[in-house]
Amino acid sequence: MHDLSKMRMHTKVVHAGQRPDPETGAVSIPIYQSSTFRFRDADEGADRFAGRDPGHIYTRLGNPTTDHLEEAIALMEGGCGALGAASGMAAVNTVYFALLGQGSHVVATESLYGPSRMVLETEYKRYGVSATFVDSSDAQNVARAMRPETKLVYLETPSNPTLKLTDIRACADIARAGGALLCVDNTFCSPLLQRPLEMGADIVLHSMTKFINGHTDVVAGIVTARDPELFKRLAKVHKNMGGTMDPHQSWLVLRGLRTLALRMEKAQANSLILAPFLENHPKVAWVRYPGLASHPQHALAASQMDGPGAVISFGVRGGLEAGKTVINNVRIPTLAVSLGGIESLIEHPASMTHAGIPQAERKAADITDDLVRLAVGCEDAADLQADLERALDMI
Ligand code: LCS
Repeated sequence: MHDLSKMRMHTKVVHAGQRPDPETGAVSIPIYQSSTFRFRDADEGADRFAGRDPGHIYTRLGNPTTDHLEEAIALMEGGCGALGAASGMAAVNTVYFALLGQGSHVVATESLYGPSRMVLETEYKRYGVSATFVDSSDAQNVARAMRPETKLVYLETPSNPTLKLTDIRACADIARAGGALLCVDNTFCSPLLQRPLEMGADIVLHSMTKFINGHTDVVAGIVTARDPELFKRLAKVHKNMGGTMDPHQSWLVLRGLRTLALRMEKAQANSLILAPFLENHPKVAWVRYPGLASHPQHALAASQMDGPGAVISFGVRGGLEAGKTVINNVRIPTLAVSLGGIESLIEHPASMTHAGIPQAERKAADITDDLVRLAVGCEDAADLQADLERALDMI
């Protein structure tokens, strides 16, 4: 394949990291299920440890199957390399742990995936790290929260579960001016819909559990960065902390990745039908989806995303109790946390994914008690719509 980096995203999704196995020519990358790799002689072992020979040493430090996945994501995001992680949270913690220390400060989106926020507020706090959580949908709030000791600006856009957007370009300028690095959690978009490194971010991470794997059967994460020195720092911490990927896990994610474009297109097309349907339904109080003209940042969505994605948040008239009626009575979306799979999932963030955030902080972050999160899958849109209609009629 000639210079894949110049090809369009759908070609990259299918071919990135796809080098036939050098030993056998196998087109599907083999699962190198080995914890360690033999050295031909003592000098080769020494050369590998010294970095003079790029061959493999030990799977925590690198594995041929995982290499292909890392190469694929780095290519799609425009990073200089990528680090496969045991989970999205392992990826998040690699970034936090590599960049934060005693006395350092983080400015972060207030509505982050619950544990991404909670670890800062609890665990990192124990090591003298402080964090300010702001409504980053107004970049001025990020600028105002910066301090001399701010080392990291950490964004989720769209945010989980409020689907607010943050202006990545504006925050890249703010972080740079303040001497901090910008990390974007790109889970809700996948590299197909948004590439923060191209907009000035320094680090991008994903929970690959979601759209990238897409089949609700693997938990995994990944970190990528633009600058080789920064990448080296992240890699060192990641490998020593140990939250790396298993080769079988990598193989499954690689298999899922190949259909990312097809799945995202279908789930997004379904969302573009369901979001207006919900918005026009008399029992629905509000809907937030970047593809709706009513989304407060619809224009920003068009300028930094290649599509509005496949997660919809909404509230029904009658609040939480009425929302529970919908959640308990839909037949196609499964009542389960997570998102980005081929099947639709529905959940209640205030009592589930974001329950660990104290109620007052949840409220301040607009994670209201009536918020229902619908992760739209690849079923038939008419079936999904009829199912939602039937559940709403039961209120
Ligand atoms: N970042 C975002 C934006 C997420 O949504 C999640 C998980 C993570 C990081 C952590 O990834 P994990 O370790 O689970 O692979 N979000 C979930 C959610 O919304 N429901 O269940 C998990």
